Amino acid sequence: MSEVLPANQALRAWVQAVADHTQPKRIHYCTGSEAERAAIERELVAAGTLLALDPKVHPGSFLARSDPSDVARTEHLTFISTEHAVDAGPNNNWMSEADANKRVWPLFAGAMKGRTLYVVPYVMGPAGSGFSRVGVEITDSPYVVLNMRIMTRMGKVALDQLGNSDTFVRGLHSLGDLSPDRRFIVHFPQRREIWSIGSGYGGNALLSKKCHALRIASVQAREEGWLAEHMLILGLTSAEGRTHYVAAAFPSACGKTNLAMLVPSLPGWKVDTVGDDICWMQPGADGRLWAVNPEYGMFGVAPGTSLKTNPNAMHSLSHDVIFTNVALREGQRAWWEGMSKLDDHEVLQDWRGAAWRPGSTTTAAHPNSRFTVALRQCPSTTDTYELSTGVPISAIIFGGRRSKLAPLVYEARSWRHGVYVGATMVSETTAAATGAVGVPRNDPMAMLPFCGYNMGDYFGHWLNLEKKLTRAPKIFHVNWFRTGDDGRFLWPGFGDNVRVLKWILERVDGTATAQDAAIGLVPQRDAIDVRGLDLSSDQLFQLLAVDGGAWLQEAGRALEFLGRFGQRLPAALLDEHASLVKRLHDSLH
Ligand code: SAT
Ligand code: MN
Repeated sequence: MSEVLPANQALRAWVQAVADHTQPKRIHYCTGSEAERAAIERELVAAGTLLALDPKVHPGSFLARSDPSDVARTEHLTFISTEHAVDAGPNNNWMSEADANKRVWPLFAGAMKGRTLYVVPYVMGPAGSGFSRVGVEITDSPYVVLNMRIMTRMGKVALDQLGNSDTFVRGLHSLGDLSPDRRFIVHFPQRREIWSIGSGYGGNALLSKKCHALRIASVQAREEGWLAEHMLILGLTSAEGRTHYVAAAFPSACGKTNLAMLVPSLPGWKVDTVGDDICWMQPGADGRLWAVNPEYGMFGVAPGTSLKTNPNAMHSLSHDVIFTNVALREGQRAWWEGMSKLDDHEVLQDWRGAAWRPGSTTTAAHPNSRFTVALRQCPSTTDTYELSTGVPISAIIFGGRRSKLAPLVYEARSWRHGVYVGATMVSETTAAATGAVGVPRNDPMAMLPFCGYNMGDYFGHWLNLEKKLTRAPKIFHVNWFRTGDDGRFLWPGFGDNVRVLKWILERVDGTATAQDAAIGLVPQRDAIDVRGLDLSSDQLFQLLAVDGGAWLQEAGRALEFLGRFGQRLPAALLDEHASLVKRLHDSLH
């Protein structure tokens, strides 16, 4: 790998300062070239860090196994460092700058001894777009470099966009000793800097993703009047040829990737995948909200992905993929729960590399195992995600994983009510973060782990944005996960979710009817297109039912949650809350 030193003085000075402290064996400035990728892959295969998969079944693809204690984001080890704790808010762990210097910075001392320090410049957003921002990650993990090369526009393109500017997000990452006892992910929003040590996994280590594109960017977005959101973006074209773009927020591992690339079950409908995880939005001169996907690839959850549930994802995975913590079938083939049937007597290697047999009490793939793949490999992308103007958003969708209570879909009455709906979102926890799974928790706008500042201020920022939007998107809430009395999902989900999107777009166009319920506008039963679906009218009734008494309890819980933001909570949300409670009471009498 030949060394190319960038001209940017600020970058070189920062790299030197980090190298003085971390003492790497050598420094490599990444260009993003094919030769560079191939060289790093060869090195990792030789070291046993990457396993080359069957070149016929998985051309150009590898399996990585992470340390068994390092398989998901660790929210309790993730900090925001601001001068005053109240600016980080009750939604973040706060660490003073002095503490960060005392507890975290010393962990980097000599941490890169014997290792290569990689400098990874990247652009978030289409190169040259007004939405785009440059970041640089310094890392001692070549696995991170390979992932960053897929997830972002990485290397020369970023240095070109940066030029001589000293304005870039600085991300410092070291694997350290991978011990959870010495693991920290600390953000300094004011100086746009991130320190991450002790983890090589996902959102802890690929600093462009949650750390930059959400935690740091959310702070920058508030200062500059835009939004950095945990949302997919998709274009949906109806059978009649009308296209709308929607942005949708769901917590991690709740089906964002599946929805982003759904194959519509309704004839003639088409999906254009723009993004599957992160969305940056700005009010345009035309009073609409415009969005780009700052990323270039997907870091998707593998388990549950199959030709049936998500054919576009499966086709995306036909080559040049990094799989992390999936299982291995004989012949170096990737496998995970829900992917395909296994032979009865087959023996696999589980995600740790141990022998595993079908019927075992453990899972073969880790529940949070992932695939990293370029967006361009997805059959449902066009060149829309490269548009430097972004796409105009017609509808914003909030969604949670709720086995009870929340109906399949409802529409907020106004922007302000929509912000209340987003702010009071609840979802059951998943394997994407360490901790118990299946526990309901408040997750406003699916941003609880990702908002880099006090969420009370964040709600205020959302409310304020309305002033700049003469053609604001309509706001909706969906729930694909409601179960019946037998505990089974009532709604088929996946490709049939287009039926809900259809109602949403018809609401945007003013052609679908809705029923005024206390919680918002709910579709009339015949307003959802269920033709060809095996769904009884009783199931549909249960899916759309609003139980006023249960919602009153829910409202109590919401108020308790909002109360945590104290003085920082905008009064408008309390007004919305009071109106909701009044409507619920009225509906019960
Ligand atoms: O680990 S990541 O944060 O990249 C994925 C997720 O939790 O959404
Ligand atoms: Mn995510």
